Amino acid sequence: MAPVQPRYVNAGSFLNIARQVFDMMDTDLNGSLDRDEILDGVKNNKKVKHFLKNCGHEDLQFLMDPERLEPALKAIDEDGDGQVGLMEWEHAIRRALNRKLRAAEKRREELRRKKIEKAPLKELREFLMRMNDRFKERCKAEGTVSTLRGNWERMFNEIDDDGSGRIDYGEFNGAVYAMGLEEDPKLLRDFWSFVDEDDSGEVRSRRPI
Ligand SMILES: [Ca+2]
Ligand SMILES: [Ca+2]
Ligand SMILES: [Ca+2]
Repeated sequence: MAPVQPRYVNAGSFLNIARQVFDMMDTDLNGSLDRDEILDGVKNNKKVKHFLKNCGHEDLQFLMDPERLEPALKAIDEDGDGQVGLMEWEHAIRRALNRKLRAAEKRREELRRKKIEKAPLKELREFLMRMNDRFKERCKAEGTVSTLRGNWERMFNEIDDDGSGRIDYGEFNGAVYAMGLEEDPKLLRDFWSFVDEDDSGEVRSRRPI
């Protein structure tokens, strides 16, 4: 079974590890990797192997395959001196990172598309309107009037109980009950699943659906 690919890539940590891997392979500390250092790292260093395997780019992955090492090296070795300098390494890492980011973006889009396809949009909108109506009643009592968008913004801040800038399911659920709405738990789960676009467990968007 193929491993589950993440929908987020931590670019900072990817670049950090890439740099560590370079340093680990550069055993003579001269700032570039020669063929022997690469071969040795790939063969004997688990972290190097793990990184290359999962880095998401063939130019780097093929360094692990003796039969593909030559062309892979050629692709990375921009100045053709037979070594991978730090700049050359970082260029290759950039390409790998960009590819990873694009792939993650694509996975998020795909998930979003599937969610839109199966969401009971009509029910979700009706629920949103019920929330909005409740909120409007309160605004009216407080003497403030607002648009749907403005209400959602204010509602967001209120629902975000711990002020984290993100709403989690607990906060959402609590807010619905605090509003005095009696909703079908399944509808709440459907709504949550829809607004939590990437299944991260939290919602940041301040826009209504
Ligand atoms: Ca070296
Ligand atoms: Ca070079
Ligand atoms: Ca929160």
